[in-house]
Amino acid sequence: MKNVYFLSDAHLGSLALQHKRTQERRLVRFLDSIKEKAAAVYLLGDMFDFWNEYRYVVPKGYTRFLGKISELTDMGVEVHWFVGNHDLWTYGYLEQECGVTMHRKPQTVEIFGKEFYLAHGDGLGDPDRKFKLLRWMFHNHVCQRMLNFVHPWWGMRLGLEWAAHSRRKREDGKEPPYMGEDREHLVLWTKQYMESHPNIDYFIYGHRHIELDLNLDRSQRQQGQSRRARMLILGDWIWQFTYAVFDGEHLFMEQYIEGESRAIKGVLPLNGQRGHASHRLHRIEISQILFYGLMALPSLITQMRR
Ligand SMILES: [Mn+2]
Repeated sequence: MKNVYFLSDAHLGSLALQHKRTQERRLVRFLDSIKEKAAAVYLLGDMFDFWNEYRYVVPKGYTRFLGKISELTDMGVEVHWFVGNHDLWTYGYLEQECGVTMHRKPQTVEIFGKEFYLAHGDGLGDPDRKFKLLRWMFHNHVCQRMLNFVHPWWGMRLGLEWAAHSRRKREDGKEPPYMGEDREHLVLWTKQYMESHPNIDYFIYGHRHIELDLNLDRSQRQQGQSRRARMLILGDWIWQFTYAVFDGEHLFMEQYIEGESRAIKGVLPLNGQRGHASHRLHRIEISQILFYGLMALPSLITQMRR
């Protein structure tokens, strides 16, 4: 029997990362190493730090990665691509050119007789209002259309800068650590969801960039016996190079380590001095607000007219 693999959050092309080419090569070598034993690969979101495709044009870069994905699908390996919150502006290129199956929403799928709930994980249980509003705008079709009317010189640059900025403003460019079972939004959300969906065996998410493997008990008892579910968060492919494998019987997390790979360097600082940097961050944030404010206007108007 073949394996099914799950990984997420490579954030390829991030302007904040010094080791982006090393990182892409490592991901490609990993995919190459599993291609013979994989029945399917699930990419659970944010594979690119920013991707926006236009009708006749796609972003520069990622050739090794896209080539390897295409090789896998040509061989008959299913590649399931979940959009994250950094790369959801894709409109058919990855399906047509690379043969992936695109998923824009969380999916419940049966794999080797087990029920899996799969999602990138953004927007599930996160109470942050600013993030919710942005998420709504990102997924709004009118906003998406408008983004494609903006020349890439501006649209792509803003997206890449914005994504890099959100990484740089965190300490070491890394995500905050696990907040614990009773505070981590995704865990709380999952506990609630499993009450109404007791058939799910495994929940797998990306987005948080932490490695988590948690057994969850159901408060309800099912036909006299309590059932358990397991929840995994996949880490990332920036620093951790972690993935999950399901072999039909066991689900486990692994880390892809290569002997010859160099130590991973940190986050690139902004150009110029510190004083300069904060100025620039400010400018980026203002332009984000203006940009998305303008883009949201027409959709707000059409919503109001209904
Ligand atoms: Mn994400």
